[in-house]
Amino acid sequence: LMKKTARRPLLAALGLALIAPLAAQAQDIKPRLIRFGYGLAEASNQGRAAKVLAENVEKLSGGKMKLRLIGGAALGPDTQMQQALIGGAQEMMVGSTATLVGITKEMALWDTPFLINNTKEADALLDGPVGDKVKAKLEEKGLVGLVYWENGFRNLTNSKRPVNKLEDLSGIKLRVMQNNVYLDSFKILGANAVPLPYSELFTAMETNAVDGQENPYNTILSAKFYEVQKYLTVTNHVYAPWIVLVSKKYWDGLSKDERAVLQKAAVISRDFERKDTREEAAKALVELKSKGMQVSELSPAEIGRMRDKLTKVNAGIATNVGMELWNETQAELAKIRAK
Ligand code: TK8
Repeated sequence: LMKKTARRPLLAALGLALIAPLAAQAQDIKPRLIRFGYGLAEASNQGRAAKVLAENVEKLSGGKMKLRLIGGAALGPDTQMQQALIGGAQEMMVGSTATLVGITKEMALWDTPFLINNTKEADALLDGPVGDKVKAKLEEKGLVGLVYWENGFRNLTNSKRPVNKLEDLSGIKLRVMQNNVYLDSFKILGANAVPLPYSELFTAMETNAVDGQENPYNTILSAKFYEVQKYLTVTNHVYAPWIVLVSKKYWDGLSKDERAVLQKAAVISRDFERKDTREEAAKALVELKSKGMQVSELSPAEIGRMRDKLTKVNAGIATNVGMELWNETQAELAKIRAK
């Protein structure tokens, strides 16, 4: 009897060692090479999370499925990659939901200024029924949305002058994403808004083709915008998500097990990415100041004025995404806030 008990840990260890590879073999997984494109640099929150995604796809597939990471918009800006996914010429990508609005109008929900107040609300809304519903809308357009990553709260930078009040924005040539809500919002605020793909942004600022832009602290730091932008204004005017996408054409050819690998790895990458992004964002402002940026914190009264002006775009967003989804979002947010 004693002998038997003593043998148990050994058997258990042997069992694990034998069963794990067997289980991977029993799965319906073929060798797969997946091109995964993204816009930011390798040394960015986006690049780091892409690496975590790749590691986990490889691990969960027993080394059979591999991601080839292609960053720095080498496969083109977000909109070009989206089309490549739809056509089946590229397998995966991560990019801004804001650039997807031309394909799936419901994505405009995430462009709503001041919709989300903090990361707790962001996670609950994006990972909840509303986030799922918007994500599911992609399928009829040839895309599969796996998870939302955090791009983050966007802040304003420019090379012209400190922006301490709304009027200071007047006439500033401001690059916005290729998205009508952003375009309208910054026009309403008095800026001369111009849509440009992210891949052209740094050069546009460097050559003074534009004076300014808006992005989360993380990107202002990792993309070295501080080299060409002197002034930063803390506006937090919108919480912007990224979304991890798979070509539906490609997805339809995958087995159930292969899909499960991608889905599981995506969730792991999401959790890593949000934590990493938040840690970096928390330290970034100090770092940006040390790089020479002059930071303006808007007074609550000025933020209030900005909010008031921007509520003008809400009616348009509600019409575009549909009143039902808009109302469901407001109800969901109320629920989240009451918790
Ligand atoms: C990266 C972009 C970027 C976005 C932008 O491809 O365009 O300003 O914030 O993150 O999607």
